[in-house]
Amino acid sequence: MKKLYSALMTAFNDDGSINEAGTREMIRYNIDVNKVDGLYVGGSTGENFNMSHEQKEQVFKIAIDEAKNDVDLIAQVGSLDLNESKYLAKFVTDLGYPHISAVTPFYYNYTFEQIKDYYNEIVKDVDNELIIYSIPVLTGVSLSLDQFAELFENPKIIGIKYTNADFFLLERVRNRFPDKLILSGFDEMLLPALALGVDGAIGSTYNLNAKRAKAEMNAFDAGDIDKARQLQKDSNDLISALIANDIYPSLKLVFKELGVNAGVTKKPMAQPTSEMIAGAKKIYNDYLK
Ligand code: SI3
Repeated sequence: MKKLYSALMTAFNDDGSINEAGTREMIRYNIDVNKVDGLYVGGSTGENFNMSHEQKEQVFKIAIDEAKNDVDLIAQVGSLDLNESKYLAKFVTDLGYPHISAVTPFYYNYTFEQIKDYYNEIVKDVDNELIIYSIPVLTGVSLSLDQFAELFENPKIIGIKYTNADFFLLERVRNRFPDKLILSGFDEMLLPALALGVDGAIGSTYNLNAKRAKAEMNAFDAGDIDKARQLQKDSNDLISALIANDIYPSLKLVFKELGVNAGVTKKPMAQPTSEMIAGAKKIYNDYLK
């Protein structure tokens, strides 16, 4: 059974502090209304890389407290500070997170040996399983098939969150590692990723569009490709509109139209403008009502 995860957003107040009530509302909406299989906590959509260490801890605590055992949870602990990653890996493991994930280290042009050392260090002292977070479009770090193979030599590294439009590589990875977990990260390319045999998907737009994505996965599994294509087209109309309106703040503004207090994005992310608010209302009316 393929799994669908929302990349959990963080509700912020205008001053950049965390709006706990709003963050809990989004978690509940994902569990109770979207009926997702899991949440990816502390990823790009969660604005993890904008946060202080204390805020990261706060979000990890809120998410597991609110979600409890209702859905699967993956905690993204990757950081430019390896010591922080190791600390957070232990912190979330102690909180009870069943999986961890870590973005490839970025900004400095690390060698593959350094990247491998980073992953092995993160998992070394924790009793948990790690999913590599590969997102070359934001990190500039592309791992090759052989490099994934080297990382998988560590049995605690169990899969990849694959946010990459390189479908040649995806096919090669799927074929070479049939037992590894591969979760697709580009929501607008869910169908081609399903065709190549991914085990599920994690994404930002599932916060609003999980039912359609689930229906697409089910249609794909039932062999109804025409229906799956139609559903992907409908999703992509929504995703295109969200991207055109600035996706992260817009996801929160559309959440507000659904009655969920998602707060705002944290600066330097864009703050809502009147045009953006009007755009979000239109997105809600056109694609989600
Ligand atoms: O929050 C996360 O870490 C993600 O799951 C990221 C996810 O892959 C999203 N990518 C980015 C760069 O935000 C996608 O869900 C993306 O927003 C969506 O496919 C629209 O392009």
